[in-house]
Amino acid sequence: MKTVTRSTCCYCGTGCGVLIESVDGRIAGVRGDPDHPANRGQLCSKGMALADTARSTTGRALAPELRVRRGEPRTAVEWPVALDAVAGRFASIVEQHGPDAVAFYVSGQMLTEDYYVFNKLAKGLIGTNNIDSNSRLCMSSAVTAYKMAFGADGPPTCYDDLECARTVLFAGSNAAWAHPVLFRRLEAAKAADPSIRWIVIDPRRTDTAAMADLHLAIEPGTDVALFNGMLHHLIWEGLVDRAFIDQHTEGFQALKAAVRTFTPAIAAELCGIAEADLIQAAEWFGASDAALSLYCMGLNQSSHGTDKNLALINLHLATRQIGKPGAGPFSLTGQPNAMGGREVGGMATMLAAHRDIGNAAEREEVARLWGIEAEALSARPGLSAVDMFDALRAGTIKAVWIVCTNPAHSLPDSTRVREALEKAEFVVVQEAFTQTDTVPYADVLLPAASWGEKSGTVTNSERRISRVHAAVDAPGAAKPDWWIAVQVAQRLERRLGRIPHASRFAFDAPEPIFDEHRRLTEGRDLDIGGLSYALLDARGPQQWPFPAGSAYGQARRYTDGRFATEDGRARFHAPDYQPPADAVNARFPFRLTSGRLRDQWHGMSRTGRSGRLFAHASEPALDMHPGDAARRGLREGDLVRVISRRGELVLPVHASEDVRSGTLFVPMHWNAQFMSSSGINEVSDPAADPRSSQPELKHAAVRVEAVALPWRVVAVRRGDALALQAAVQPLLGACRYAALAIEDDLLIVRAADAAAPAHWLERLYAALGLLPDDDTLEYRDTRRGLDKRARWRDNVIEGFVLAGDTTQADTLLAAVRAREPWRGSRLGAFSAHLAGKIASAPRERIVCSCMQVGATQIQAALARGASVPGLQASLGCGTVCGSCVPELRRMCEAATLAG
Ligand SMILES: Nc1nc2c(c(=O)[nH]1)N[C@H]1C(S)=C(S)[C@@H](COP(=O)(O)OP(=O)(O)OC[C@H]3O[C@@H](n4cnc5c(=O)[nH]c(N)nc54)[C@H](O)[C@@H]3O)O[C@H]1N2
Ligand SMILES: Nc1nc2c(c(=O)[nH]1)N[C@H]1C(S)=C(S)[C@@H](COP(=O)(O)OP(=O)(O)OC[C@H]3O[C@@H](n4cnc5c(=O)[nH]c(N)nc54)[C@H](O)[C@@H]3O)O[C@H]1N2
Ligand code: SF4
Ligand SMILES: [Mo]
Repeated sequence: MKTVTRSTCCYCGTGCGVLIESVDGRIAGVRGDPDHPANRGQLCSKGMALADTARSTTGRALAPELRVRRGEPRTAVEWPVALDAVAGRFASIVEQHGPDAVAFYVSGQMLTEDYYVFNKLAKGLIGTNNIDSNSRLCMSSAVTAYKMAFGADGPPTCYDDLECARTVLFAGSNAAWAHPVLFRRLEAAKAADPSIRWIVIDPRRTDTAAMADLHLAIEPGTDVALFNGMLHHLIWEGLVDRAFIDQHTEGFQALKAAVRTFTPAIAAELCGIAEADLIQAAEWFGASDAALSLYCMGLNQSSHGTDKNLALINLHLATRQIGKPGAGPFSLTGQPNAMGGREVGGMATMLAAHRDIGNAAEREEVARLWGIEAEALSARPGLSAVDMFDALRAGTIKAVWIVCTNPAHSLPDSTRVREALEKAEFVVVQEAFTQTDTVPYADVLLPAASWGEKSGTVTNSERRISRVHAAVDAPGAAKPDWWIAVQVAQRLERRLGRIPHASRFAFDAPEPIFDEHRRLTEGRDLDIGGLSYALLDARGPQQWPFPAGSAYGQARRYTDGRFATEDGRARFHAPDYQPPADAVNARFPFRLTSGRLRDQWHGMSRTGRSGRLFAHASEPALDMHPGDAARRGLREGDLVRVISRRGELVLPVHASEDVRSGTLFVPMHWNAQFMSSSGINEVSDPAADPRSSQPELKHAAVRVEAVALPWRVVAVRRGDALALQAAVQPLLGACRYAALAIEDDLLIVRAADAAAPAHWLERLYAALGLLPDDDTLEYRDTRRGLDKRARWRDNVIEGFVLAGDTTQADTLLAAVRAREPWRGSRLGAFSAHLAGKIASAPRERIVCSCMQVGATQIQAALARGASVPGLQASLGCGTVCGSCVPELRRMCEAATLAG
C-alpha cells in the first residue's frame, strides 16, 4: 500500500518540506512539498537522494549493544539491559564524583522534543550543565553576537527577504552548495531583476562567488578588518543613518573611534584585496535600499567569530539595514534544528527558552516550571564542546553520552578527541548508523530511529517551526531519541532517589514534550504559547514568536527599531582585528581552510550510502593554487602529507585556481569510514573564540610535503556496496593513503603506500570475497611486486584487485560497469593490451546528479557553442533540482573565455 507522509528534509537549515512516499512500510520516494513555505516544492541534490539513502538497513544500528570490559567486543542486548546499564553507571558516577563528572554531547540534528528531554535530564535531574552540542562548532558565535547586539538570540530576518533584497552580501557562506534551495530563490530574484547586486566575501572562488558582481577573496580570517574598513568609509563619507543611530543604538562613538585606524587602504591591505573593491562593497551596501547579509561558517568558525559577527552587525545598524523588508544580518543555520536546540537551551551556557544559567531569577523560573527546587539547577556553566572532551581526557569528566553527532570526526584535533574517548570510563553512543568514527569507542551503543522514522518538530533558519512525521517504522529495535532519554531519566529518578509523586519524565509521545517546551517559552522573546501540533498540522509551519491568541507568527523582528535589550536600544561593539590563532610561519606557511561539498553531508553516514551523491566528487582532495603546486613540483593527483602543529594526513593534490596562493582547502566530509585517516580534523585547530567557545575550524597553519608512495592498489567489487564498505573499512588505516567510493552497487578502493603492508592484500581479498576459486583468476609476479586478481560471474567480470601496477584500472572498471559478457581470454584482463579491447571509457565526474550528466558531455556541448539554456534543453542537466546550475554557468563562462 502506498502512503504519502508530510515531513522535512534532515539536512540543512533551509528546512525544506518533503513528501515521503512509502510502499508496504518502506520509503520508496521523496518529493519537495509544494505547500512548504521554505522550498515551495523544490529540493536540492541531497534532498532528491533521500530515498536512496534509506533504501537499505545494512549499516543501521538495529539493537542495543553493550560491552562489559574495554577491549572486548560489544554484544547485542535487550533494551531494558542497556537502559539499566546506562542509568546505573551514570548514577554511580554522579554519586561518587558529583553531577559534573558526567556530560552529554548532543546535536542540532535532533528534533526539538529530543533536545528538550536531554536538556531537562542533564540540568533538571542530574543537576549538571555539562550538556553541549555540535552547534558549538557551528552557531555559537552567531548566538553570542545576536545576544550582545540585539539582546536576544534569533535572526531578525525571514526568507521573503531573499526576494526583497537589493544588495545581497554573502559573508563566509557558500550557499550555492550549503543552502541550495535558498540559493535557487536568490538566483531567481536576480534573474528577474539583474540590478540586484551580489557581494561575496570568501577566500575561495566558490560556485556562490562565481555568480557575484563583486567577489572579495580575502585572506582567511580577515573579515573584521574588512567590515571595519567598510564602516570607516561609510562613516567618513556620511553614508550612515545618524537619526537611527541616535534613537535606537548605544556605543556608536566608541565604535567610531575604534574604526578610525581602519582606513580602506589599511583594511584592504590586511585582507589582501584591492582598496577600490572594499570601497565598492561599502557603497553598494550602505547606499542600497535594502541590504541583506547571509553569513555562515566563514564568520562563525573562528577564534574571533563573535567579533566577525559583531563587525558585520555594526554595518547593518549604522546604515539602518535592519527591520525592513530585504534588509538585515541573517545568520544561516547549518543543521536542520540548530534553532530548536537554541530554543530549548540545549547548550552548556544557556537555559530553556533563551534563559541564562548565570541569572538566578531565570534559574528559579525554570525550576518552578519543572517542579524542582531552585537549588537543584546548577549555577555553574557547563563545559563547551572542546573543553568537555579535554576534561574527559584529563579524567575530570568520567562518562559521556553522545547523541546524533560524531565527535571523533567533527571536533578539531582528532588525536586529542580519540585520547579523550579512550580515557573515558564510560562512553554511550546513541546512533542511527554503525559506520562512524565514534561508534568504536562506545561501551553502550543505543540504536536510534532516524529520518523518516520519527516525529516531532524542527525550526529552520527563519525561525519557522515545522512538523516532522514518521513515514515508516524504525528498523530492528531502533527507538526515537526522546524515548531513550525518557527511559533512562525514569530509571535515574529512582536510582538517585529523586522520586516525585509522578515522574517528571512521564512522556509517552513527542506531543506532551512539545507542550511542556511551549509553556516554558511563554512571555519570552521566542514565545510560542500559541502553537500546538494540531495548529501546525492544520495550518502548516509557523514562525516564532507566536504567542497565545495570535493568528500568525512574526516574519521580521525589530521593525519598530526596538530591540530586545532592557532599554530597547541595540548595542554597537568595537571589534579589533586579530589574526587567526594558529600562526603562519616558515615551517607552516599555508593557511588551510575546510568546508562543504555540494553532495555530501558532514561525516557521510547517510550521504555516503548513495552512489548518486558520490558521483560529484568521488575522492578527497587538497585544493592548491596551481602556482603553489608548480613551485613544489607537485602534479594533479600527487599524494602529499598535510602537516600541522597537531597532526597530519595524506591527500591527493588538486590544482585549482579557485583558491588563492597560500591558501588550501579540504572538504570536511571524509573520515576513517571512507579514508585512511579521520580526515581534516587530524590537523585542525581547537583554539576557540573566548566569548562563544566556538573553535577555529576554518583556519590551520600547515605545510605540505610530497610523499613517495609507489605501491598502489585499485580494487573494485560488485555487490552490497554498504556491506563491502563495512568489510573493507578496517583495512583503510593500515595504508598511508586509502579512500573508498560507492557507485551504484560497486565499491571502489584506492590505496597507496611505500610497500605493501603485511598481510594487507590477503585481508582485502577476503573482505571483497575474492578468494581463489574457478571464477577468480590470480596473477602474481613477486619479483616485480605485482599481485592481481579478477573475478567473473556468468562470464561477466564483477570485481578485481590490481596491486603494484594499476595501469589497467580504468579499463577494467569500465568493463565491470559495462556488465557485458567477457570476450577473449580471462588472462587478458591483466594484460597491458586490454586497453584497446574494451571500448567504454572510465566514468567521469557527474555534474548533474538528477539527470546523471557528466562533465565531459557538458564540455563537448560547450565546445559546440551551447549556453546554459542550451545545455538544459539538449542534455537535460540542471532541469530538475537545479543544484548544478551554478556549476554549469561557471563551465559555460570558462568555455567562453577559452574560446
Ligand atoms: N552540502 C552540504 N550542505 C550543508 C552541510 C553539509 O555538510 N553539506 N552542512 C550544513 C551545516 S551544519 C552548516 S554549518 C552549513 C555551512 O555552510 P557554509 O558556511 O556556507 O559552508 P562551508 O563550506 O563550511 O564554509 C563556507 C565558506 O567559508 C569560507 N571561508 C573560510 N574561511 C573564511 C574566512 O576567514 N572568511 C570568510 N568570509 N569566509 C571564509 C570557505 O572558503 C567556504 O567557502 O552548511 C549546511 N549545509
Ligand atoms: N574541519 C571542520 N570540521 C567541522 C566543520 C568544518 O567546517 N570544518 N563543521 C562543523 C559543523 S558546522 C558541524 S554542524 C559539525 C557536524 O558534525 P557531526 O555532528 O559530527 O556531523 P554528522 O556526521 O552529521 O553527525 C550526525 C550523526 O548522527 C547520526 N544520526 C542521524 N540521524 C540520527 C538520529 O535520528 N538520531 C541519532 N541519535 N543519530 C542520528 C548520523 O549517522 C551521524 O553519525 O562538524 C563540525 N566540524
Ligand atoms: S536545501 Fe537541500 S539539504 Fe537543505 S533542506 Fe532543502 S533539500 Fe534538504
Ligand atoms: Mo554546522
